[in-house]
Amino acid sequence: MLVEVIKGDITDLKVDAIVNAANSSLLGGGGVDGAIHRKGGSQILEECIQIRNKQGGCSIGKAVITPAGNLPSKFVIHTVGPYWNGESVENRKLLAECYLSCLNLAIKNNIRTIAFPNISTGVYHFPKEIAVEIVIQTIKGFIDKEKIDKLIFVCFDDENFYLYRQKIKIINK
Ligand code: AR6
Repeated sequence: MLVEVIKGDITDLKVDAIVNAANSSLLGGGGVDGAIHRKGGSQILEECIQIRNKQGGCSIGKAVITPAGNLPSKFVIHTVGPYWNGESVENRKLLAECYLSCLNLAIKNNIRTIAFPNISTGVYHFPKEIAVEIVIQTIKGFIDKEKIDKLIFVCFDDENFYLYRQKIKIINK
């Protein structure tokens, strides 16, 4: 699995799946969630409502998949990150679980290229430096697997971009 870091808007990416940092309602919100629903159009929300009706939303750390509507990607994988309310083992575990849930769901759906935003580091206030450490440790188990060809970290702000670029240099060495 090739790992890349770019700076930009995840809704512009033409990959098999982009990941959405959603909330448990699956009904949309601000940040990357807002951008995905705005640009992707009503199909994404309709699919999310169907999932809600079936399973009552999405718990923190879990993930669900929908088509990507008008976006250039094929699918959106919606996951719900933990809200940072101070240091806790539970928060760290839940953030790792988000990435694992998304990658496992991607594999199940034959997704070969996937792009992640920096889950929980916006509205949910997860400290960026702690998040990046957790993320890198979590995806390490997938690096040598051949089920996914490419994972792209899409950073929106300079701080995340800088942090990820440092870490990915080490991963791809
Ligand atoms: N492309 C890539 N990254 C983006 C984009 C974009 N278009 N827009 C923002 N980011 P956030 P969270 C970055 O707040 O912290 C929503 O209201 C942003 O700079 O989108 O997990 C949901 O409905 C940050 O680094 O998600 C939930 O209620 C990262 O994406 C809540 O926010 C995540 O920021 C989830 O909060």
